[in-house]
Parts: sequence; structure tokens; C-alpha cells
Amino acid sequence: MVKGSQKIVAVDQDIPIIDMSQERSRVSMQIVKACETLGFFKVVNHGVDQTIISRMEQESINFFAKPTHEKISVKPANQPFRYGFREIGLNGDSGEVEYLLFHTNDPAFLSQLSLSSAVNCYIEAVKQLAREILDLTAEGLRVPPHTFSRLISSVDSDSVLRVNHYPPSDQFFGGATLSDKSVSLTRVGFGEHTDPQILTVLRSNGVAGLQVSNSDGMWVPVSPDPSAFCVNVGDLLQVMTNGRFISVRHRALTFGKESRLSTAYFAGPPLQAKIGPLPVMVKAVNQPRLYQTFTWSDYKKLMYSLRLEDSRLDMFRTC
Ligand code: GA4
Repeated sequence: MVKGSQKIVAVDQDIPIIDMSQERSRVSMQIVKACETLGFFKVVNHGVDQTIISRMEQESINFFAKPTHEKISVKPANQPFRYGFREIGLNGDSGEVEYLLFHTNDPAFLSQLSLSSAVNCYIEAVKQLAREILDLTAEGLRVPPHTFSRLISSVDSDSVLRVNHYPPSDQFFGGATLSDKSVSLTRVGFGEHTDPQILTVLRSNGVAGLQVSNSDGMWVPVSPDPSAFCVNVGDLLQVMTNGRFISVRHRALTFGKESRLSTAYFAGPPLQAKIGPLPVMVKAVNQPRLYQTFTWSDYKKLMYSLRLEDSRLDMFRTC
């Protein structure tokens, strides 16, 4: 049921946990190290108000509890950015998931859902956290302070919020019961992929499912921690750092009886932003330029023409 030969390692001891209340220089060094080794880390003591998180989560739970016909009605034709059930992207990918997906600057859609206030507050809070992490990253790399964060701060930045609901497995078995031993409960909720944008800030309820691929090609399960945010490097940050940071492959599995809810903020730049390796990351001798320069708009066109698991970055390699 779950394809791929990669092995699972038993525990998530390899996932860095970064305490943001530490001294700033320590935090920035730890972020850079995590981005270089795994491309993924958790942050704790992040400063996002728990009330904002709980309100957003409760509104999402209420939305997914609605009858299907009501949920489907918020999906206009030919729009990838709406309510979706099973289908992912435009090229035949699917998973055991239903979701809401929207641009963070789409007030019309938000008000249609009546999620508006809770979700808007949440978006503001995670955007602020993403900016802070990117500024710390710039400090750790010793590049000018807002090198990365300015790209996601502008009013026309193309960021996306995705709320994923992975229902209990029995809702996907078409009559088979959970006590039926011949039925494996493990399903792919969201298949393996890298995130295309700059940085992703994700949280989930207390149910497991997220796994990240480490440098040995093993799947590392990320233990759920509702008080933490998970952060991962996206493709664009890998390009800007000329491959020094890793845009980590990850996936979500579903295991059984409990519903998993995860919310991901994908921090992206404006469509016309030019993305390429920072000059300081390129050196003629041992750090040759690995990627061409392209616009985010070019990259998006390409990603929607490919499958979820495809390595889009390879198309922009110089060598
Ligand atoms: C992966 C990360 C985000 O969920 C997303 C996804 C997007 C979509 O669901 O529309 C994509 C996927 C994601 C990358 C490749 C393309 C586009 C589905 C797909 C097959 C919203 C994003 O930005 O890229």
C-alpha cells in the first residue's frame, strides 16, 4: 500500500528541536545547521499565542465536519486553490486526505468559508514567525539581514495556507472494518515531495503521520507535538543557498483510528521575483553555481505540469 523501498527508522531522535528563547546567535547557528543537515527542524518557545492556534484549529475541525455537499460547494471549477478531496495537484496524484488550500491574500474565499477572523490571525502569526526564522537564517549565514524575509513580506508575496484533514482509515475502506486483519491500516495521506516555496511552517494535532527523508534515504517519523512548529526548507531556499540547504523530501501517512489535522503555511515570494543562488554562495573553485536564475512564476508553471514526487529542481540545474 505504501510504495518505496526506503526503510523507516524507529525514533525521531534525529529531528533538531530549536528553542527560540535561547540567545539569538545560538538560535541562528542551530537553524543553519539544521537546514544544512536535514532541511527540517522543530521550534519551541516560538511566541505564537496558543489561543490563535486553538481558534484556527477548532474552525477547521468544524469545517471538515460539515456534509460533503457543503464542503464541495466552496470549490469553484478549475481552481487548485479551494476545498479538495483526495486529488492533489492537476496531474493525477491523490491521497487519503481532504483539504482547504488558499492564497493567504484571498479575503473573498476566506469570508465565503466564514473562517475569516481565526484564519487571518493565524496567517499573520505564522507569517511573522516565518520572517523571524528567515532573519535568523540570514544572520547565521552572514548575509544581509532581510535577504530572505523581504521576499515573503511584500504585499504581493505568493504564500499559501493548506489545512489538511486525514480522516480515520476506516472512512477509506469502503466497507472493510478495522478488525479485518487482511486490511493494512497504513495509507499514504500525502505522497512524498519537496515543498516548492522558500520556507514551510507547519503544525499538527497530536496524531502522528509526518515523515521526513534523511541523508541516508531513510524515513524519519516526526513525533507529533502540538506545542511546536515544524519548519522545512523549500526548493527556493535550496536554490538561493546554492544547494547548501536541503529542501527535504517528506510525506504524510495515515495509520488508523484517529483524525490528523495539519496546517501548513508555505511562504512564497512575489510571482515576478527572480530566484537564483546568492553571489556570496558561489565560488569558482569549490562552490560552482548549481542553479540557473528563474522567476517564481516560471517555477510554478513547471511544478503544476509535473507530478507531486518529481524533482522539479533538476530542471534548473546548471550541471
Ligand atoms: C506541495 C506543497 C503544497 O501543498 C502545495 C502543493 C501543490 C498543490 O497541492 O496544488 C502541488 C505540490 C505542492 C507540488 C507539485 C504540484 C503542486 C501539487 C502538485 C502535484 C500547495 C504547493 O505549493 O506545492
